[in-house]
Amino acid sequence: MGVERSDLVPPSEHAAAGESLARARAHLLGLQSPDGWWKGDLETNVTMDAEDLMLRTFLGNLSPEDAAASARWIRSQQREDGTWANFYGGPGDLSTTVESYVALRIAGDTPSEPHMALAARFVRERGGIESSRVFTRIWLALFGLWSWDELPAMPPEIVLLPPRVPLGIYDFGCWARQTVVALTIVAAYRPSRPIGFTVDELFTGAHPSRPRPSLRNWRGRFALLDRVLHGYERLASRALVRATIREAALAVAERWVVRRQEADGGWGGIQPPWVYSIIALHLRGYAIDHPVLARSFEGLEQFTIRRGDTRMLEACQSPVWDTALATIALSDAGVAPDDERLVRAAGWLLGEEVRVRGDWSVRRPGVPTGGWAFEFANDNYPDVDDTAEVVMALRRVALPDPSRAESAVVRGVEWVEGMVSSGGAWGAFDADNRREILYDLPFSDFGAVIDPPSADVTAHAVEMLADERTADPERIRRAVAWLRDEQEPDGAWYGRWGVNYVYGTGAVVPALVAAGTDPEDVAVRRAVSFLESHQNDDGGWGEDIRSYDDPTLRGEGVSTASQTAWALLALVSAGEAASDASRRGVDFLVSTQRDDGNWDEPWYTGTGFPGDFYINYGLYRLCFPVTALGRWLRAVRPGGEAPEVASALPHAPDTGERPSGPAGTRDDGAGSDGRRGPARRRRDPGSPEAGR
Ligand code: R04
Repeated sequence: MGVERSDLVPPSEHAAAGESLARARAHLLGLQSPDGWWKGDLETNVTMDAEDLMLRTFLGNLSPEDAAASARWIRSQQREDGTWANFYGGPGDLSTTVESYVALRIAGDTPSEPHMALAARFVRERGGIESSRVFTRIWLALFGLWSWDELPAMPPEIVLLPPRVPLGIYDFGCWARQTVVALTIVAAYRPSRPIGFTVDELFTGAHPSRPRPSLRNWRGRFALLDRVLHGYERLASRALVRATIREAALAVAERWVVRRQEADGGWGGIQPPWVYSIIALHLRGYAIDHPVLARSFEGLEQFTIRRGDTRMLEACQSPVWDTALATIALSDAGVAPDDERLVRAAGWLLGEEVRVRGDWSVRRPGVPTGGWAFEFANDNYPDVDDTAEVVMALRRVALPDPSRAESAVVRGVEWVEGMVSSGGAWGAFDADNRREILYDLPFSDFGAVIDPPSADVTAHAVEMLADERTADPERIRRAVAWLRDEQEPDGAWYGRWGVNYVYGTGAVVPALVAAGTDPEDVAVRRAVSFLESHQNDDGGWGEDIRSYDDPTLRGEGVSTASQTAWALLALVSAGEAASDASRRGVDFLVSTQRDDGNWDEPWYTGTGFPGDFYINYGLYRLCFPVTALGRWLRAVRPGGEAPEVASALPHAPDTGERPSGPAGTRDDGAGSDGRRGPARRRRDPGSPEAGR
């Protein structure tokens, strides 16, 4: 029906949207690095910075300048009530406030200063350090501020379990796996180094609530196991056990960690395994200037963003993801397939293809290598989400040598197909990673610990496979059936990696339509009603992060550019471009755009772990509106031609911003990047010893 009604959109509306799109497109083009990639700042929360100060205090390599700069950033993020949150506008978080407080004590702030006293009061009111998450108490234990006896046992012997045994390391999602293996080494050493102050003001005196041992359920059984393992810890320090089992387990764990160090010196491209691996290897005897640790600190430096006199650490970097999304956006915005800038982006993406066997091959040994990871360097962990988006991006670019792209795309398709889980859907990093009982482990009190199939990742896989002639139609059919089954009663889909139902629905509807679902199909109609019934009065869409815990907030929240764009992507693909809802959505984007073509978006719309960890992706506010406006214009213009051609634009518009770089080159501006060349591939990828 959108086609018949397209004449109903007056030319003045096309014109306004077209002008807005041109400015947004120019802004996005101006952020491309000379090497072809895009990378927005990835903002999470101040535990990154607090833990960086604690790490360097523990190792003794904290410079006073860095301490002061991080402390300034941490202080700048504290709110009126003395707390720190995990996302913009969010509630004070106990663990984040504890860690920030300790970091500021390290930097020299005293308990009697008003901002510290307020924070300490909040911590006590919320149950004190005793109620904080396990990771927070591990950090405190490193400094003797908490007892290792009062932490769940994490024996390194788990690395000796064969891959198929329940609770083996390959049952954990890859992010938790890398974190846990490193932490088992740390916990085995039980280090405790004096820090020169106490934090008695953060305790309530109560004991942390621990699950009661019992045989009735998994939580109880694991509590029982925890008692046994604590007994074993005492045994492990005795000569005989130490010399045999314990030392063997530690050696295997150490080798497991060292083999997984990436070309940038990090682990998995994400902060937690990175810092715990540093501590673990240090405890295993690696000096700070040992090449392995020296490289890892150089790598951390590239994750550091310095703004003014502050210093902030990125939890992760998103260049592959951002480059795929930007390429798709620009293509939707009418940039020609052979445009030099898209060719450069595609060429860079091709160089990022992963051609080694990572941890994923433990569950899928027969699947050939291929695919893409999210980061500059994460060869061990390509993911389905990035692979799907990169393939779709490459398909929109006309490269001088098409065969190079073709073979990478075919490998990517085959890899995604091989990574399907048994129910016909996809998780992000692994196939069939869904052992729920891991949530009952006593140390699983933070974040997702498994990587089960999700609707958003499955939608991206389906959308990509639907256009690929080498893809198996039966596999797509099964995935579509799975997606239809996942639709919730109100017509929405859950958003695992984006906030939340607006993200899920914005991903699934275009995928269903790409796979041949009629826009008039009841599943699509129910999705359209969900979106229409949650549109804000300003024409936009927004969804509060608390929607993960509070069902009354499904689809509800302050309008943002990225979430409005997601809703529009669903509506346009559903044939609703000319509807009142879509037009008001477009008007929201047009009227909230900044003069420089970008949008403001302090709200976090990316999800790391539902409930626990959220991400503000610096380019979501730009990439998704560009895609949505481009597709909307194409759908409503009589004749459906693309918006004005790209050649009408200046070649390199000066937006006043420069790409910030893998080198965090914000201030030196050039974004040129000597590090990338030699560092791109691991020296000797090898194959994971696991499972052999
Ligand atoms: C948007 C979808 C692409 N892809 C997801 C990648 C997200 C990148 O950002 C992060 C990923 C992370 N993982 N694990 C952590 C994490 C942080 C990110 C993590 C965080 C805290 C702790 C342990 C791990 F910023 Br504790 C995968 C599918």
